[in-house]
Parts: sequence; C-alpha cells; structure tokens
Amino acid sequence: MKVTFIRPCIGRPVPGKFEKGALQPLTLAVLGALTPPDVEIEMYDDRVEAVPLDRPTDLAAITTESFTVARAYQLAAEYRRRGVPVVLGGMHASLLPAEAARHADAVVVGDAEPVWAQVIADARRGKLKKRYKGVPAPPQSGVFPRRDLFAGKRYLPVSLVQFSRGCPHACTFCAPAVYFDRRQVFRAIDVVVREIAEQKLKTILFVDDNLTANRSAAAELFREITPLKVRWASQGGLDMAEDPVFMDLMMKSGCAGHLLGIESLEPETLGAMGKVKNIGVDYARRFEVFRDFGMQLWAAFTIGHDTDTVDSIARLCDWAIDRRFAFAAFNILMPYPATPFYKQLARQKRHLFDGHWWDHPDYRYNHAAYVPARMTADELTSACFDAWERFYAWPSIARRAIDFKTHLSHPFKFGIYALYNYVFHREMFLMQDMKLGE
Ligand code: B12
Ligand code: SF4
Repeated sequence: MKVTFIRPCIGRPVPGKFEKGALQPLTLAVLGALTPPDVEIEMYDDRVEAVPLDRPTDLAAITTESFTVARAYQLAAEYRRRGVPVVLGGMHASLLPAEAARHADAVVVGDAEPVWAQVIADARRGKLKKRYKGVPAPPQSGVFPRRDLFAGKRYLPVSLVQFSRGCPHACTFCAPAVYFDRRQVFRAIDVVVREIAEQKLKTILFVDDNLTANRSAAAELFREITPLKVRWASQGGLDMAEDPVFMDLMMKSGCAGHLLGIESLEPETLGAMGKVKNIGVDYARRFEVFRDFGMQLWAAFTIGHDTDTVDSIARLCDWAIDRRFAFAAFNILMPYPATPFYKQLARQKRHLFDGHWWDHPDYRYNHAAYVPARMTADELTSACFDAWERFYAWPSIARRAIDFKTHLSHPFKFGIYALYNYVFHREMFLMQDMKLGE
C-alpha cells in the first residue's frame, strides 16, 4: 500500500512559481512516523513543488488550514477524479468536518495519533469510515517525526520541534482555543531532548501554541536543553517577563526570541477578545525586561477589533516602531470557523463572503472578511496594509535597528534582524490581494 501526504499552498502569487526557503512541514513528518512501516510513503509540499497527481497511490492524505483549504479541496477533487480515496485532517477540517466531508472519503477530526493506524487499516480493506475522531493527548508518543521525507526539498535550515500542543487560554478569535478546548498536552521531556540531540540542525523552532503558558513545564525543558547548545525561538506570553529567574533560565537555554501575541493595546478590546491576561499590563516595563535580557521580539497584533479605527491602527504601528521590535505582524482579524468571534459576527450579520471567505471565489488574501464596527472593510484592509508597509519601510528598519541591548548586541542577532527585515521588506506584499487556491 502507498500513501501520499500533501501540504497545500495558500495560493501562488506568480502562477507556476514555487516558494523558496519554506519551513519544514512538521505535520507531514509526524503523520509519516505514525504510518505502519510496511506502507510506502511519499510526501509533496505544494508550496515548493508540483504535486504529481498522476503518480499512482492508494490514499491521498491532505492537511488543511483555513487559508490552505481552498487548495486542499482542489487537490482532493483531482485525486478523487483519478479514483484515489482522499482523507482530510488538520485545523480546518477539524473545525468544519461536515464541510470537509463533502470533499473527501474520510475526515480525521483532531489529532492523528490515536486514529491514524485505524485509518490505514480501513483504507487497506477499502472500508474507510466517513469520520475518525482523535482527542488531543500527549503528541507523538513513541515516534520521532520522519524528517527524512524532507530530503531534497530545500527547506530553511531550521528544525521544527513540538514540546506541547494547545493553550490554557480562550481568546475569542483563536482556532486552537476551540480545537484544544483550553487543554495543553506535553511530550515527555527526555524524548524531546533526544529528538533535538539527534539532529544536525542546531536552530530550532518550537511550534508550540504557547510555550511559556505552563512555566514549570517550560523551565524543566529549558534546563534539559541547555547542554545541547541550540538556538531556538517560539511563541510565548507577555507574563513571562514577570519572572526573572524563568527568563534567565530561558535565555541560557538558547532562546533567541519569541512571537508575542500582544493583539491590542486597548483594555476594552482585550477584555472583549478574552485576552484578560494582558489587561492592565505595564507594557513599557515588560518590554524593558525583554530588552534587558537581549530578547528579539516578533510582536503580533490582530487588527479590526470593534474599538479599532484607521487612526488607532496607525498609532499602533508607530508604537511598534518606537518599541524597536525586531519584527511585527499586523494581521487582520480573521473569523476562523467555529470560534466565538465567528459566531458573534454571524449573530450580528457582519460576515462578508457569505461567512465562507476560505473558499469564496471573491475573497483575496489579507483582506477584511467582515464589516468592522468603526470603519469600512476596505478601510480596514488598507489601514492594515499601510501598517505593514510602514513597519517594514527602510526608515523604520534603520530606526529599529539601533538597539544595543538586542539587535546590535551580537553579530548573529544583527544578522537575523537584517536578513528577515530585508526579506519582509521585499516579499511581504507578494501575496497581498492573491486569490486563495489556484
Ligand atoms: C508552526 C506554525 C506556523 C509556521 C508554519 C510552519 C511550516 N511548516 O511551514 C509559520 C510560522 C510559518 C506559520 C504561518 C502561518 N500560520 Co501557522 N501555525 C503554526 C502552529 C503554531 C503549529 C503547527 C504545527 O506544526 N503543529 C505540529 C503538528 C505536528 O501538528 P498539527 O499540524 O496540529 O497536526 C496534527 C493534527 O492536526 C492532525 N493533522 C493535521 N493534518 C492532518 C492531515 C491528515 C490527513 C490527518 C489524518 C491528520 C492531520 O494530526 C497531526 C498530528 O496529531 C499552528 C498552531 C496549531 N496548533 O496548529 C499555527 C496555525 C496552523 N497557523 C495559523 C495561521 C493563521 C498561519 C498564517 C496564515 C498566519 C498569517 N496570518 O500569516 C501563516 C500562513 C500559514 C500557511 N499555511 O502557509 C492558524 C490556522 C488557523 C486555521 N483556522 O486554520 C494556526 C492554527 C494558529 C492560530 N493561532 O490560529 N504557522
Ligand atoms: S493566548 Fe494565543 S494560543 Fe492561547 S488562546 Fe489566546 S491567541 Fe490562542
């Protein structure tokens, strides 16, 4: 039996041109590792290569996110037209299994670990069930991701590793908050340490939803990875700055920086989105602590909340430039299916694109998909675009660079700062206005 794993792209800004320097698709390496050894495996990453649809296979297994699901459905249709059964899984299919079922022979809701062997057994017998449900549990137990599947695909020299999955918080716009239902599950630390130690790559991206949410578990991980002398980055919460002992341990373990979900500076907005941990926080002090530890930050904001206006978005961008963040993301708030935010917009009849932006032919990447409260959807789209453009304009890049505690404190840090600011300056708008799928 042969299974073909596929990661779809969001779309192609330039038709026929593939991405260079993508990050490894860890999801597919984990699915590969869970597959019984007598099954032949092939993996195709639609972002970086053409998917050979005519190559014989017995099962196509496609991962989905809301931004890639339009393409996933196209690929699924192509395989099914060729008589190949299709199984869909991942975040989007798990949040909307009934929709996914219309495009597939089987849908896996939730984690693959508990059900994948059964899916394979049923596929062998030609008796796939319509739906399998895998409840989140400690991930990847007993297996190491099949990174050999990445050979020859020229991914960035960064190894993606997972320690935990899920987050205990419940921000109203967040898809993982629905998927994991406020649970956070952990892998055994000795296994994670062994996985890192066995790899050649010494730059690690922990793909955890919120690595620092459980400080004692994270601290134990940091202690154990310190001797491995790796450099790593991840996503964490602002509250870690309250704990200097934790910060010290983290930096000594090789932390280069974090993506921090700041989302908004307005207490009213933070309250409405359920990000209560950030309310009343003395941002200036916290960011001083991060700077004192030499941490380079990737500040992530969600834009388009009911308190946001065109002017407040511009002020947020000024504030981010003044803080000299290494990177920032001004993401338009997206109504991800099944989230409380999505349901609220439905109640208020504020959805655009019939509430199905992810596979609507008129939706374009980086555009608002709902009617904001204090501006038009087009104003939100342009205000967001302006914030990105201003943050990654040369004057801002030059101004933010001048920070002797962070970007100028070490040649490696300056290298990361300069390289990725240049890349974002040059490439960030390639996907703007792009149609999803192909
Ligand atoms: C790492 C990561 C990234 C990396 C991507 C790394 C890469 N490989 O290229 C970076 C930082 C580049 C990134 C970018 C983006 N990301 Co991202 N990312 C993640 C993150 C944190 C972890 C994903 C991961 O690797 N998990 C580890 C693997 C092992 O687990 P897994 O993917 O969950 O898969 C398991 C199950 O879901 C299931 N499964 C998954 N697929 C399949 C398929 C089959 C057939 C089966 C049977 C089972 C199955 O089995 C697996 C094992 O249990 C997730 C959060 C999350 N919890 O999913 C967000 C997440 C997927 N990202 C998200 C978003 C929005 C984005 C961006 C669009 C952000 C932006 N605005 O630019 C971009 C573009 C993404 C793209 N498609 O190109 C959203 C998606 C929301 C949604 N409704 O789909 C998530 C959920 C984050 C969030 N807070 O909402 N991301
Ligand atoms: S803290 Fe981050 S991962 Fe956790 S629920 Fe909020 S947005 Fe989602």
